[in-house]
Amino acid sequence: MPDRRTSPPSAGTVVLWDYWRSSASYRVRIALNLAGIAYRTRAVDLLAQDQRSPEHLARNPQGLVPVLEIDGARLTQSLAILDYLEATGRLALRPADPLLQARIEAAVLAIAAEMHPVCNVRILARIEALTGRPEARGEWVRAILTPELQALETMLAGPGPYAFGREITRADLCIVPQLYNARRWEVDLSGMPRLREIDAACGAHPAFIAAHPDRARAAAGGPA
Ligand SMILES: N[C@@H](CCC(=O)N[C@@H](CS)C(=O)NCC(=O)O)C(=O)O
Repeated sequence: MPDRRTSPPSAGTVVLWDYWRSSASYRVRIALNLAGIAYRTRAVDLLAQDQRSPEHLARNPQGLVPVLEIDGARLTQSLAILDYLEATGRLALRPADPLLQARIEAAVLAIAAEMHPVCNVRILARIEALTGRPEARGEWVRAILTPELQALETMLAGPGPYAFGREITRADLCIVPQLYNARRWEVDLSGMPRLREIDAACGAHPAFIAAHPDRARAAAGGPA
């Protein structure tokens, strides 16, 4: 008999393994909402190290969330999941213009390749262990994110309300979770009006509202 915790679901059931505060999971929740895909969430408690459990490593050998179970398959890496949803015609987050596509991807990578990986749970735990100072985690995040977000602010100088104009793109799905994370660590966003404009525009959209970490925390059963 298959192990329900480790075997992929039947086609038709969409399950997102996530953590309410995970910004990579937040990207996927927004995407699923935008695509109008009904899904169930299963919480992986990152503070309890559930991501390192044998059950979760069987889902994702990298020991990370999100993991999306869809079409009878199990997908990891939030951007690869967005690619899959686009390739299967469920979502359109890239305009046809190649130049605009390249600019959008540059903004996406500024977050997903430069900012997010070095502020991850495991990195911050290591920084605290190396310094013996819990407050070093916030100092690290602010030192990384402040100049990186300032650069992103300059990259997004074009007209809004969204990151690249009047249509939501992949960039918005990365920006909103990253700003949530930045606020959590008390990064000063006062000199970044364009990023705050994007955040406010997206924050009024039902797909973003339904994906918010507060909702995900409530769905997972309260504070953690
Ligand atoms: N590049 C991956 C990053 C995934 C990732 O780093 N997830 C974080 C939460 S946002 C995580 O699971 N961290 C657990 C850990 O660091 O132990 C993606 O986009 O899916």
